[in-house]
Amino acid sequence: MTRTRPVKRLTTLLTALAVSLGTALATSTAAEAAPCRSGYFCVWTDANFEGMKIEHGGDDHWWEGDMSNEDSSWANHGISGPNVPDHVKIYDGRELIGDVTLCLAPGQEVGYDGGANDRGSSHTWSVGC
Ligand SMILES: [Ca+2]
Repeated sequence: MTRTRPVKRLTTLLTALAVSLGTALATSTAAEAAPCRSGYFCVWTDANFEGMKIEHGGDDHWWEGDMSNEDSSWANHGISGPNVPDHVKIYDGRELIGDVTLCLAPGQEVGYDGGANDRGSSHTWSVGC
């Protein structure tokens, strides 16, 4: 009888630990994940990943009128790797002209940025910012 007690306590402790770890992981995943496919750069017309969304697998040097100067939130879900262009640079003008309004590292999500809001008109994947 006395031998089984410590084992049962350990099992209970491990179960509690596993449950709390699982909760922590689920919470952090939900907080970070904007709705954007893996490998893509996504841009929305409204803040907090709402409004119209466009998903880009590659460069777009000429954002169409419904997104040009309408961008308000951004997510870089690009795949990272050595010498892989996994950053995204967003430019004020079409054809990558003018200021870089925002540069996103891989995995970075920006729900709003006052300096970049409604300014972007083209973007390119890059190895860095
Ligand atoms: Ca907007």
